[in-house]
Amino acid sequence: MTEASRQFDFEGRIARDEKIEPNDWMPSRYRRQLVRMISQHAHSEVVGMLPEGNWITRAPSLRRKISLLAKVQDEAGHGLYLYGAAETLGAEREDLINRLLGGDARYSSIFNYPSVTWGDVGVIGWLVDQAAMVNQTMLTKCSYGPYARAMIQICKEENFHKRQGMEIMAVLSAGTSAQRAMAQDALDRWWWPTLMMFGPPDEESPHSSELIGWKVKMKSNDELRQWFVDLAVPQAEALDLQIPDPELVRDSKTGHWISGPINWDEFRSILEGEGPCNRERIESRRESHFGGAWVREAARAYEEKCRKKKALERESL
Ligand code: FAQ
Repeated sequence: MTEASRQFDFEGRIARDEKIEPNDWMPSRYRRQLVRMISQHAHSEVVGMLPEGNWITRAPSLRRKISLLAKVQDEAGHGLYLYGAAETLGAEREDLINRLLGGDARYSSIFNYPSVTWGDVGVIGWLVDQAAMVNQTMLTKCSYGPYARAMIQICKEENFHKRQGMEIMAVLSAGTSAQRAMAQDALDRWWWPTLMMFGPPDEESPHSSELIGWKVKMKSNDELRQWFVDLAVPQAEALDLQIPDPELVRDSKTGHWISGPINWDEFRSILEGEGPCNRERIESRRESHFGGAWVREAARAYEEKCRKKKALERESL
């Protein structure tokens, strides 16, 4: 087959909603775009453990500690699925991780904000996991098979994360005046950064049209952001909390909640590495990675030992 006919065949498969699998032919740019997006997503899951991990030793009860531990551990698992999905495209996990540790790789802007109270743990589960789920629910239908399948499992777990966050918020908002204030303060600080998670506005998103054309992204950044706002506003009302947006208004014709302007300068400064916790996050990842070298070494030695044992067993048969 010529390059042109392969390309034609590939476009036809995308149009028919067929999944593209690792051994199938794909344009090199489709592969590069997927590695970029999946690796950024994997890094987000791993760096995303840090703000909540900060509260594991300070969770207010054993029950809270157990569910927070389980949640943070799930995020590590999501990172593993996603690095695995990137590897099916020929990427080397070590290279991807080295780029993150070197400060050259992107991960979600949201994880560069500090988690300063227990209310932040509630709001991360409620809003950040919900935003991730809105985005990832669409990705379960994306054209690349391993990514779509990873998203199905991840969304099931994110749903539990969202519920544990909402439950924390429900308890705080129905609690003492100090607890209510803590819940409101957390919402005030995390609302706008959560809206930024969906990426720049459509007209400033360089990758969207290509990715939507290939059915990697199924909806645009602004469409997903709107979907999230429409979900979150009634939830905040049910929690009796105020969304910190004086311009938020419901469009009576469409039923959509329309937000006021987002501070994109803040978003850009985070992408340039100047957010409140950018340096701290990378430093923390570096410490864990280099401090954990002995674990990787031990795991490799054990794997080698098992391989030799199996070879000996085969020889003795
Ligand atoms: N933060 O043209 P676009 C989670 C970059 S998982 C940082 O719109 P695209 C779970 C973008 O990379 C959260 N950078 O790009 C959890 C690009 O840079 P580049 C992560 C951002 O790819 C919960 C440039 O701006 N989810 O939270 C951000 O079409 C709780 C131009 O942007 C995913 O990764 C941002 N927010 O759309 C864990 C989902 N937005 O590469 C722990 C998969 C944009 O040219 C606790 N990814 N950029 O240098 C996606 O859906 C897409 O990649 C978007 C960006 C929507 C993130």
